[in-house]
Amino acid sequence: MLRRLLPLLALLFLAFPAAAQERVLNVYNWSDYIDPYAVARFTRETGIRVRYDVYDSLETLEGRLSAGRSGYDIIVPTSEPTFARLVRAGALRPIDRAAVPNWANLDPVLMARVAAIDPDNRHGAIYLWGTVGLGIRIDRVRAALGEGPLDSLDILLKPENAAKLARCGIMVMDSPTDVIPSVLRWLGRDPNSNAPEDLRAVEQALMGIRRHVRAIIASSSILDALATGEACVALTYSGDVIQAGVRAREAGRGVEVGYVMPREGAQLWFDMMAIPADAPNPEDAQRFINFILQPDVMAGITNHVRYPNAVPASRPMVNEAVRNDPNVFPSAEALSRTFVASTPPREAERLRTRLWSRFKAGR
Ligand code: N2P
Repeated sequence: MLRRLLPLLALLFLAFPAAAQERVLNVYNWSDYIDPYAVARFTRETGIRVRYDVYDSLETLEGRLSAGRSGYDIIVPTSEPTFARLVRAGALRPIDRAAVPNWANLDPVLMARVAAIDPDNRHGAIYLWGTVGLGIRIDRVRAALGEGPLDSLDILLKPENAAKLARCGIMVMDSPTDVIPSVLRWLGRDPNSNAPEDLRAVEQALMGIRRHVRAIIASSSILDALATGEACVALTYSGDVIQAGVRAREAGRGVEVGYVMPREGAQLWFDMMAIPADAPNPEDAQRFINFILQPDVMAGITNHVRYPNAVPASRPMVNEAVRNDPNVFPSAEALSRTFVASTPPREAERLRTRLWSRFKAGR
């Protein structure tokens, strides 16, 4: 049977070389940010293989895109600053809504928030969102700081606290873009300030705790360090902390990780699914976006990575424990105290990078 079929197949491939070619979609997303089952299902349903690369900071993503011709079909930049810059530079391809019927599943209120930087939401759909805060080993921090609420960046940024916590492991994610706004806010200054004196105050605050900080490392490494218990206070992304807590519990070695959403006001961010203007497979990229925006797929992703999505119809399919976790889905009151970062102009970006190098070097 097979013998007889083979020549026929060979003939088919010769006649239709495209049919013989494997379809590939090139996705560049944050690390620990998808349900692997969703990717497998996309391939099963469409026959499109996914080449999946990851980054763990906006600086890495911007570096990779700045040269152009990244070869990616899907990227997931944060609305501000990265997505806003790409929109402005004309580096993204407008999405054809007719090819993405599940666009209708997106929450119009959340989408309106990002329309300020992307008029009519032409270039991106919200994938997931979250906040910036602290992952802490609750028992260690209590033991070091005593009773009292653990709800502020005071835990990290007050030098007397950092001194007491230094031995159990303080870490900060290596991203000036996603750290500086929270420090400005903690200082009681405009989190989007680009004034040199405000950035100097940030530098002073960070330098004031520098010798107590064990590591300034990629957010993906922070997730690992929180899960193993190597870090007892770490400034990073909300869902990463919650994922670390899940892993720590599974490991069963008595590490208990909690998330602190700073009461003085946490940075709120939205990550956008977008298609680079020079994407090799834009039609398949739209197929991917449409696939992801299905309520059951989105629910699976939120269940897996502990970040909320922007598809309200997914809610009933989100596990109860995740749905009721106020660190995943903050209350309206908590949300009212958050702020969204804006996009610093180039000169301010230089000041920020310089202060960050000094913080990392410790001098
Ligand atoms: C995922 C980190 C997520 C996002 N590991 C920050 N925008």
